[in-house]
Amino acid sequence: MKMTFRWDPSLPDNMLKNIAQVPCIKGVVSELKVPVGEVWPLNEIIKLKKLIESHGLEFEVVESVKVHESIKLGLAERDIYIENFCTTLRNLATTGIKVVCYDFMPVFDWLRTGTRMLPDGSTTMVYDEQDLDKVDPFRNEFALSDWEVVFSYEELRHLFAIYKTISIEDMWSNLAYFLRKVVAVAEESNIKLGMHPDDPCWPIYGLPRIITDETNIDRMLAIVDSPYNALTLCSGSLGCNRHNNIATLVRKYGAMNRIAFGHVRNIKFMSEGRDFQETSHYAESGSLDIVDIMRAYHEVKFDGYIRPDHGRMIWGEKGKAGYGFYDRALGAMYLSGIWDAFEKK
Ligand code: DNO
Repeated sequence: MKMTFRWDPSLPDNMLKNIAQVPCIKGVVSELKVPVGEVWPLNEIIKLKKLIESHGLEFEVVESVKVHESIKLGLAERDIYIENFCTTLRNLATTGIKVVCYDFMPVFDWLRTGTRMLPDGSTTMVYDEQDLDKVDPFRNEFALSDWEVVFSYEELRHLFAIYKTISIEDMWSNLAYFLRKVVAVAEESNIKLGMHPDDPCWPIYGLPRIITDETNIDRMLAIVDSPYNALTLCSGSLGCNRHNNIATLVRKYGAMNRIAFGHVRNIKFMSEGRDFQETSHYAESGSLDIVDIMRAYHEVKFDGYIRPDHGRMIWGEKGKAGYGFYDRALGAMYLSGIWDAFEKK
């Protein structure tokens, strides 16, 4: 297992120095901010790699190579964007990238409805179904916490209208079309594609979300049976559905050699329904058995990459919700500590 830490170039540069001071972290997971669907330019990737490596950190994993909506929708122009995706893979391979984390969520990436201050004074992100129902995505008061604003309201309206005509089965066949083209390039490039599950793992505003549970993950992996068609197994995204047992999934897909990247974080259910809040990584803080999840990774002799996922904002830190330095650094050390306890037993 190699412990990594996400730093995206919109986060302060000095965070790289802080990351390098956390002894268990070997590498940084990063990304380029290019318009969705465009090729990641080779010179920009090289620049990013040099910056990360100048801090003594490895750069072998990238996150959020965005899949253009035309691919998910199966529109005529999808071939252009699939070709761009493949060119990005080749550029990444040239610079030594080994894993690409991507997702197939329609319109929105991960989604929370707000932030909340906890009794200890830290703040965290929450998903509250009632709050979600109150938000009309097409009105100006629309402001969901940390929604990555990629589309204008006009574009959103347009996209929602096309998605209305797309069934779950259409999404599956569009995914299959995409994977059959890109996995071949991933194989040639020696880059593992790590599909990130939908977060949360159910449809939002009626948009079809398909990477949600074991049955669907089996289906996705079977489309192209290759170790390069793999997963970013995110404990928080899948874990907010109580029927998904994360340690069981790690054991199953780890044994099949289909986990390229593990995102580990904890969440706490706040009702009998779907409401949850994010917590520290510490097992006692939340509803997921983080120790058993790490035990599962250890049992399958996982030799891929892991990173602590979202943390709270603690010690007065300000910044992008979920992506403060302090709580994630504590998470990295905690996860590595658990691993070491199994390793050295
Ligand atoms: C959340 C992350 C996601 C993930 C993308 C993959 O914090 O896990 O942003 O990187 O969904 O495309």
